[in-house]
Amino acid sequence: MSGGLYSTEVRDFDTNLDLTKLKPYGDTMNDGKVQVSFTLPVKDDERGIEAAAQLAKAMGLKDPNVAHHQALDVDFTFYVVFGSLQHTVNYEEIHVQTVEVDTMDMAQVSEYIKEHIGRKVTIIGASTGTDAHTVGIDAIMNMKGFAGHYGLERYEMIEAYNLGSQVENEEFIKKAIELNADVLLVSQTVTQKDVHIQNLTNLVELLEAEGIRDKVILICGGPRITHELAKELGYDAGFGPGKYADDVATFAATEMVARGLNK
Ligand code: B12
Repeated sequence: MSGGLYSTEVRDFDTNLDLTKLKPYGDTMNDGKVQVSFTLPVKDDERGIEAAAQLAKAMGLKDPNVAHHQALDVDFTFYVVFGSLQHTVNYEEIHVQTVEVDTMDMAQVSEYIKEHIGRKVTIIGASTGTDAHTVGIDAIMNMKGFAGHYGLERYEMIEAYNLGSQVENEEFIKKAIELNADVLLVSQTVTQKDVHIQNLTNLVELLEAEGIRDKVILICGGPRITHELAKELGYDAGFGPGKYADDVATFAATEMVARGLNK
């Protein structure tokens, strides 16, 4: 790191930092300060506050302070608790599987497709199964895009079909075959009782049964989807929050070329 006041301060400040015993930072190194919030199915009184504090202790928070409690209904109360986390993790030993491709912008993706694929790429997407959440898949596909990133419908060299939500896997595959899709995008938001795992796994099985799994780029996404989970479930990639159309388009186009699907 180069000199300067700021960097010197950072070095002095960091002398107590041990990345093998990483803890949350509040206002001093290793103070472990965190804030948690949750709802308990009890009425809003002193007993409920004590229950919230005891639960925070059970989570590993030292000196919990129930900073806020509010009745949501007669028998439900919302709590905000501060405390010092006692647990640590070894940051040095953490390795995460990520999509390893440098994201191109919309114009670069179009150029890449023109040069390496030489035709429009067909992409279909949907929120599948019983999942009614459309905002995630719309963020990736809709013309106007999301957070300053235009969606796939705006890409010159991409033919994008957004089928919406609650699309059955069978219906999704039927449409993919009908459109001769190159890339399939699946959005899953609800994870209660691991419904996303069952649904995502079922789609892979159906694609394999149809004999088309290897002929398409299969990508899933959603708030609780990681690349690692996606790979485990038989997908080519997984994208979560903070990922946009350009990340997906880059991966899809480069993966098509890498797998020889650019014919
Ligand atoms: C809006 C919303 C709804 C709306 C949805 C409207 C609509 N048209 O989409 C309505 C009211 C219908 C709804 C219903 C339900 N909801 Co809801 N909902 C939400 C809420 C508030 C926001 C979700 C959202 O729009 N996020 C914004 C988008 C942009 O973010 P995103 O999805 O993460 O997308 C980004 C990435 O993940 C990624 N991505 C997403 N999909 C894909 C796909 C691909 C291919 C790729 C590459 C990337 C990608 O890219 C996006 C941009 O970066 C969340 C809470 C929250 N604040 O997150 C709850 C939430 C998701 N809902 C929840 C629940 C439980 C439900 C219901 C079951 C409630 C009920 N008991 O009825 C129902 C389910 C209905 C159903 N059958 O699916 C829970 C899910 C809990 C869980 N872990 O399962 C949440 C987290 C609320 C909570 N805290 O309990 N919901």
